[in-house]
Amino acid sequence: MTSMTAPHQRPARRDVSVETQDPARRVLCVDDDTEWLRSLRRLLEADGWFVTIIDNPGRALDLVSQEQFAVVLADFEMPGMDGVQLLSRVRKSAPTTIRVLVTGNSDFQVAVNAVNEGHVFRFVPKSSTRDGVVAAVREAASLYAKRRAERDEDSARRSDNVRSLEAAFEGALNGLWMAYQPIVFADGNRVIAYEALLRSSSKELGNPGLILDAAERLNAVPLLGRTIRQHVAAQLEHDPAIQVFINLHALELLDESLYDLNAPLTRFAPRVVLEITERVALTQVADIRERLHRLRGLGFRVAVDDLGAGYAGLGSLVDLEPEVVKIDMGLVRNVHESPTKQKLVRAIAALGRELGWLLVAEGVETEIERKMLLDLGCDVLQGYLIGRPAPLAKSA
Ligand code: G
Ligand code: MN
Repeated sequence: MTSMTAPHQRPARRDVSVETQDPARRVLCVDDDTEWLRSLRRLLEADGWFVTIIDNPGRALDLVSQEQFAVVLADFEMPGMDGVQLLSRVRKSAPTTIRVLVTGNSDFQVAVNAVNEGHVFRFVPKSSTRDGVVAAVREAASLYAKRRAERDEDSARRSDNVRSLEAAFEGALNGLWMAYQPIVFADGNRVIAYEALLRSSSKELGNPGLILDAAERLNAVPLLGRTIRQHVAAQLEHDPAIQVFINLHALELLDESLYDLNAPLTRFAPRVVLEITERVALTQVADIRERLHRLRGLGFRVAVDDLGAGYAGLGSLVDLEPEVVKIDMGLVRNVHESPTKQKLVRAIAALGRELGWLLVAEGVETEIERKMLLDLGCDVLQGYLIGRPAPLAKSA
């Protein structure tokens, strides 16, 4: 490993081009005293380092942002910008580069402060022996090599993680199936539609939340969406009488295949309601109105999902002008015990009648919630009380 090679055993040649120099062996020396710089260069080159000297701190900063150095060694006393200022700016623009400050003896306190505040790794008195300077550079460079190795290991580990997440995600797609939960008219429980809900037999990503998280991390939301739509299309083909609500991730609105006349779901569009929630900001979708217009042109209807949950604001009612609105189960839960929830649901139901929504209350779990919702003017219901999500008769 380069980091372990003692550079002083291999004298560097100044004519090696910058591109081929190992950054772990590159040292930048900054001082306005060019005499001293030249002797420093001779000294360090004899020890095997690639040395760049520069007599202007401003230009040194530019260089550090363009090229990589293991070590920057700067004199404290320079006109314009002192060594501590320079090195603290180097720390920001090239955080892995190790910084060494050279000081006159009278600046001892400055040097101590610079080390203590983390601006520099070592300081070297200007009067110190050649060995002292060389030793400081060697220590700094070996710290640089160590940090670089740690960083490389880190990124290798990260890409391993991505690879195993990709494998798990592929497994989830292979084991994907859709559960269908009935949505009913309260009088007589007539089923008007089913909400299609993501499920997978995968062991690693068996929970829909985990599958969605993985899809987001792998930029595979469109792929997941297409797979879901394919499954639902097969079900609609198999059951010509049913209508289906599908949850759409906001990012799927950016996937052209959603608008494709030849996509599997498109020919069933009049039997499909696309549920949109604001878990991902709809502001990420430019020209959303135009996109919804295209979807409606294909025959899809649009629902605002989870109205009343933290993230589903009234703004989405304006942006989406939905045909269907689903009241979040947070408002439904124990609605009979909360006069505030009752007032909200009643007001939403009134608004729904005025704006012509089909209003669905989600997550109804008890008979008492059901009765209360009916009293409040909400008669389309979904929830465990009515039916749990379950597979429909096999579609393929
Ligand atoms: O965000 P969205 O409304 O699409 O979420 C639907 C989720 O709610 C599904 O995961 C479904 O399994 C779950 N769900 C459906 N009915 C009920 C219910 O009555 N109670 C609870 N706690 N969850 C439900
Ligand atoms: Mn939903």
